[in-house]
Amino acid sequence: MTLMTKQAGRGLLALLLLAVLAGLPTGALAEPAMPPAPDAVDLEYFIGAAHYPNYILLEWQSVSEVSTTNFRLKRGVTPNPAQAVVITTPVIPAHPGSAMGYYYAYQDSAGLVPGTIYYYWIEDQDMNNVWNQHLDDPNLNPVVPWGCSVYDVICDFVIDSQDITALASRWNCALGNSCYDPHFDVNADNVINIRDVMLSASRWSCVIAQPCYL
Ligand SMILES: [Ca+2]
Ligand SMILES: [Ca+2]
Repeated sequence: MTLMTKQAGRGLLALLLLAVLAGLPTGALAEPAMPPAPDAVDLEYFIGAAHYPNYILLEWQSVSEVSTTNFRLKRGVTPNPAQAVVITTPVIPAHPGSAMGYYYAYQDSAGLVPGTIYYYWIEDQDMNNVWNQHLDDPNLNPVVPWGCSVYDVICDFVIDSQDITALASRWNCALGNSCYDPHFDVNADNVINIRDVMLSASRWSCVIAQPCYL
């Protein structure tokens, strides 16, 4: 064997050794499964918004989905994710292999009860069928109050100073202005002004179970 072929042979051997080492399960067979990685897929956001009385719109955007196969959403009525249940059956297929992100939307309308605050979580499934959670990230754990009156613009089931302050901060904002938000236009006349403030203020301290709330 010449020097050249010896060197080439050593190089090939080193490459093979590296490939074998990289491919080893590194104890996976001998040890219990690792807990799910917290972020197997990068999510830009996962948000929820009430479209009362029809549905809660849940939207999420991924940054990349190289090894993601599916998504599922969970819903609960307390901040504890352990009590949440899966609401998306069957699962929502991802776009595995894509380095580009995708946008998803889901309308949740199953058994929604007015006066309830819903907590949502998202999970993604990887190529190993492991469901990865995204806990305790405010960008990925939306909280959606359901059943607010139009006068309860800061939707928390009571009409109070928070609502009036929110309306006043948009004083004279009209359709076409960047500060205009139809959510705060209580009487839907395309301008947020004294009429909207008066409408909410006339229901001051009304809470969700009371007739004056609606
Ligand atoms: Ca309120
Ligand atoms: Ca108005």
